[in-house]
Amino acid sequence: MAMLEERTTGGVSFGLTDDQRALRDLAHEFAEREIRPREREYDEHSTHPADVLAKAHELGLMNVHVPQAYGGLDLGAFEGMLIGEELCWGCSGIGTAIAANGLGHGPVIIAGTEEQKRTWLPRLVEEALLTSFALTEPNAGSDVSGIQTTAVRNGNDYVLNGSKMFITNAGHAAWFTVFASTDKSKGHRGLTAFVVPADADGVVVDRHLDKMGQRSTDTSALSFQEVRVPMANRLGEEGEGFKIAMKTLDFTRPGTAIGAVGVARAAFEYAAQYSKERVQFGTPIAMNQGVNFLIADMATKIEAARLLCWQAAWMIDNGMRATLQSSYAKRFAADICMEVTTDAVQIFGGYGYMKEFPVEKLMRDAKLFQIYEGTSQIQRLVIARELLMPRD
Ligand code: COS
Repeated sequence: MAMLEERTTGGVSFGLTDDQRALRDLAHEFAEREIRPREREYDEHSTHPADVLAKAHELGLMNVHVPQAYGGLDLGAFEGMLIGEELCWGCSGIGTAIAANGLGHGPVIIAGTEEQKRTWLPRLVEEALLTSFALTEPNAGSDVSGIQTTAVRNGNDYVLNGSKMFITNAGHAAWFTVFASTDKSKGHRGLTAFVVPADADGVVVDRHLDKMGQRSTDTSALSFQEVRVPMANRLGEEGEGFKIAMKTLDFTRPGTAIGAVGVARAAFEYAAQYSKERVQFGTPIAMNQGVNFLIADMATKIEAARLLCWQAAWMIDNGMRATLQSSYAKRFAADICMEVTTDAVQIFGGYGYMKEFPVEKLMRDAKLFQIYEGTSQIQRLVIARELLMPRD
């Protein structure tokens, strides 16, 4: 599919620098060589892609936003987009296993002290360590302020108790950023963030969850039973956890959205190719206007979604608050990904519904983009609030 960068319009340039183009090509070649050959087997068995993650880390495609001061590449949100689209074009299960790591350690970059950053970030550059963002609970999904996990101060420690649900990479993470209530009477203003090592006494990975799509990303349930966490592991002040979580999501949502663009692009490419090869009534189905229009709409949606992602990334990289634009990108890219993959299955007809053809998996994978990191409905809620009742 033609890439946006091949065209420029008056005043706005969509050109990539040589470095950016090289980065995108590196990620694309990696997806083609290391991800695509494994995606079906890993999907079938819900395999954690440890070998692929190790190779991605070695090539510098993982934990790319860690600042230089802690040994990282310090890539911007935009560069993250170039990598994320290609990895998810390869397989969004594997791409999400890589990208979700940014969500896990994002709060340390955003809210950590100098000492906390020096403690937690360099190892992510040295090894392919995973981290998880432990926010969601069995009874607190969209409603973050409803978190029930508690953190009670005891001497120089906090003692954590509670359960977390749908935690990406939890079964393989070295540490978690955990959001817990230090004062239930204060609702969202009583939430506090902590770094909790996975090997701390009382941390239990309860079970690996069996998902519909993106099956090669581990999603697990987690619990904390009298887990002692030193005060030094608290991120920010007591009560700042909710805002730390929201700021992290403002940064990561466009990065997730571009993954949806990658999946939609893969589905489009398969469907466009198939429509030229599949002959019915004596002519390739691509010649039928009904299919033709589907192809045109799929391509238009993908281009528009990519633009929204790039806009959000540009704002973040230029130090602007991008809550609205992040939600525009996440909501639109997730929804068009579902539409495009569904249309791709339609173009393949009966074959599209079969597991031996690639679009069936893409349609299953697409659904999760409308759910995780804030459902499409939550994104609409954020958009409406930002437009109607903007915060400073
Ligand atoms: N950045 C900084 N601060 C923010 C913020 C943001 N993006 N969004 C909200 N806040 C602040 C508000 O300004 C408000 O501050 P005060 O306490 O000073 O008044 C506070 O946070 C509470 O905000 P709000 O009233 O909007 O909170 P709600 O409980 O209504 O919830 C939503 C807001 C629904 C947007 C939030 O809970 C959410 O994003 N839910 C989805 C969670 C999610 O994505 N889960 C997936 C987990 S990761 S896979």
